[in-house]
Amino acid sequence: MSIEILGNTFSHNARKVTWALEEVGASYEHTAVDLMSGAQKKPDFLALNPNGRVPVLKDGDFVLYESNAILFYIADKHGKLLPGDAEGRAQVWQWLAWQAADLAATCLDPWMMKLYASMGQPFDEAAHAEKVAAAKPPLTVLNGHLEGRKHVVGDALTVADIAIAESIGLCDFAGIDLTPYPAVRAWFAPLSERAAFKKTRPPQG
Ligand SMILES: N[C@@H](CCC(=O)N[C@@H](CS)C(=O)NCC(=O)O)C(=O)O
Repeated sequence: MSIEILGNTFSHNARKVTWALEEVGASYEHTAVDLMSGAQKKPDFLALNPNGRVPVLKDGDFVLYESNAILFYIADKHGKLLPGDAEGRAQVWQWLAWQAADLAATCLDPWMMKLYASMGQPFDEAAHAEKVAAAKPPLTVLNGHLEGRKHVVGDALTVADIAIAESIGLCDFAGIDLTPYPAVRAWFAPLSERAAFKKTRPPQG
């Protein structure tokens, strides 16, 4: 039985897991959850994830939510996108936890403000500038770490790259200027050219 992902191509958290599934060559089904209509708050979805958020993975009877836990499961199950040694796997965990705790909201919050503004809601420039400023500390940490590196951990793509790159991919629309972070830009550019990355974005136009 193949894996099912309940997601949405507009959700960067859901794209993390479809990107990883494409990278490992897994067969999977993607079920789009209509976030705008609130399908994620309906009882059938809440039975899978009581938080009412995508993504959710179903693998037979096994159900898992939290995108970074799903990333780890996909990588572990397929024996790919993780280093072979305990230290390397622990470092991947470190960066997955950091992405969720320190980076995610700082990229997402100004992105959401821009999204709501694009839908006609009022835009508070001062509040947006405050959110953008909050991204500086984690981006400085990431930039320092990536200096002289092609990957977040070790010398090959891992789920840590995928999780962090999905946050970094929000920066442009969010109005976060990445010019002061050249190592982040140099690391992100080839990732965004990968076939699996491109395949898992929303259709253009
Ligand atoms: N910590 C969760 C966050 C998931 C999340 O925030 N998903 C968003 C889309 S990116 C969502 O489903 N939003 C709809 C809602 O909250 O109603 C994860 O990493 O999976």
